[in-house]
Amino acid sequence: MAETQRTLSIVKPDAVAKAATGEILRRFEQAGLQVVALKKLRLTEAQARGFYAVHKERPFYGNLVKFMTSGPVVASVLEGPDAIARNRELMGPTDSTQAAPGTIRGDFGTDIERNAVHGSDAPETARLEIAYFFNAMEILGPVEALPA
Ligand code: 3AN
Repeated sequence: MAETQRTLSIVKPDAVAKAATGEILRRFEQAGLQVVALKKLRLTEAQARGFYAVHKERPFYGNLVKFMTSGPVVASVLEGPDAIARNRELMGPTDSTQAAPGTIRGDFGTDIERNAVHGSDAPETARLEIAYFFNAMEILGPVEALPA
């Protein structure tokens, strides 16, 4: 039995600029991943630096921060069976030039940096990344928790 999980998705500035947000969210929904939180925002430099802090020593960090702050992004929390792995399958590999047609990066990404989407890679990073973008009141709770 697949475990129900939540994962953080970000439609990056390149895909938002290509007007691909709707198609990307449609693919998540068609794959059985429910959108339980959603917002469009433009990251500040400090917010992008914080989000990618694990990469701060890497040579591409500066450019990554510049790219991620270059325009609005659409962040969502996806919920469903094996949501973390399922989302990564839908995205395709990090390097868009290696991503097959039919994957999100294959269809909307350009290269390893301009790769259309982000998705959490493990349960602990999903938890941290979701909390970085959304507070508890912005995420749909279980149906039984809704007011009568
Ligand atoms: P993923 O997003 O597939 O989990 P990570 O976590 O290894 O990939 O990398 C985070 C982001 O950093 C990638 N989405 C990509 O935009 C960027 N990145 C990773 N490696 C490189 C690289 N060698 N050159 C430029 N950007 C990179």
